[in-house]
Amino acid sequence: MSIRHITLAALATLAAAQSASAYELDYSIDLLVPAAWPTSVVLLNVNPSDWASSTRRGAIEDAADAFLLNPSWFFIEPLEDDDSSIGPNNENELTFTSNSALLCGSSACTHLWYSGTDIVEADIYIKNDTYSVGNTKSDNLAYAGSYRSLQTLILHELGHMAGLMDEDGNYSVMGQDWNVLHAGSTDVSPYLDADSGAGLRELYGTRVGFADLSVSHWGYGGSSGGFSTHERNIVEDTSGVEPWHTTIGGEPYYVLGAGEIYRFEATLENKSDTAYTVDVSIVISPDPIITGADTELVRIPGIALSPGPTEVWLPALVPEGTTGLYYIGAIIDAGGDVPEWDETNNGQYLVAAFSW
Ligand SMILES: [Ca+2]
Ligand SMILES: [Ca+2]
Ligand SMILES: [Ca+2]
Ligand SMILES: [Ca+2]
Repeated sequence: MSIRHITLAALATLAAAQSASAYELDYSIDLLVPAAWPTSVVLLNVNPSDWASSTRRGAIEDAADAFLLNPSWFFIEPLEDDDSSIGPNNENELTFTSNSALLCGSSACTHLWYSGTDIVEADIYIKNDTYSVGNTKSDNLAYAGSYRSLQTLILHELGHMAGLMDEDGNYSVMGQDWNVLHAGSTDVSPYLDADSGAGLRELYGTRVGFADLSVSHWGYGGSSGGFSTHERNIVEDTSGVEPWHTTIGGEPYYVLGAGEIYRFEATLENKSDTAYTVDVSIVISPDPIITGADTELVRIPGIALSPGPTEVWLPALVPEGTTGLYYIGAIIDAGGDVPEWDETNNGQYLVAAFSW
């Protein structure tokens, strides 16, 4: 078993999908100095009628909470506005609207004002639309549903508010935001990705002691209209051929052979300011919830993770005698070597699979 263990570990490779380019900053004022806020906490006044909507307020607060888990000293605090006037008024504001000009012809638009290279005011307009504010897989268009997550949309706009620009070369919520997610059995969790976090560190400095690693089953797909597109990570056999699979509920289900070795694509993220070398476990689970209690198929040591996203191929043997439906998942920092601010996002199912 130990020989196979080493052989499998040696087969782990970087996927080639990632572009070398990283986050984009705002050089619209000065070609050499990116625009940023001069303070580390900014308030965001939410229009009272939007604050009164529990779904809208909930999505705004969820997005701000997700934004809080960033490796810099920059935070955005939403609160109820004390009036309903919005515009260039020395107050940062957020409201929903159907006004296409305010929306810049898009589904949302963030307007910024500057003093030199300081950002001094930001107003966020979000289109009145139908969104999956509850983030269930049955609602979400990245899975079985047809609605975009309001939380990921707001996260993208909070990124603009902070001084991040649209991204097209990396897995990033500053690209197409709606499928930058962690997923459980019935729900999805929007989050601020590692590439965006690295951009915030450049603008606002590193929050000392902050570390977070996570796994996603979404990865970089390509560039479209200035935005990164994202696609589900896949499975290949040892010849590089994707096994037969079908789509159920918006998710891939693979037919894998028991006793066969496959390689599983995974997006590993390091939101910290330093590189870590960690163990990653591949596990088999009867359900989509991946924890250390699941059966480990292989533990791959020594995976080096620079700050940002890294897409890898992780080999594992589907055990002889495996039958029925199961999930293959990955656990980052399986050895528990890195103390993290969030240890709940380290396990992620990669694919559902079936063997007989
Ligand atoms: Ca106001
Ligand atoms: Ca304003
Ligand atoms: Ca983590
Ligand atoms: Ca850890």
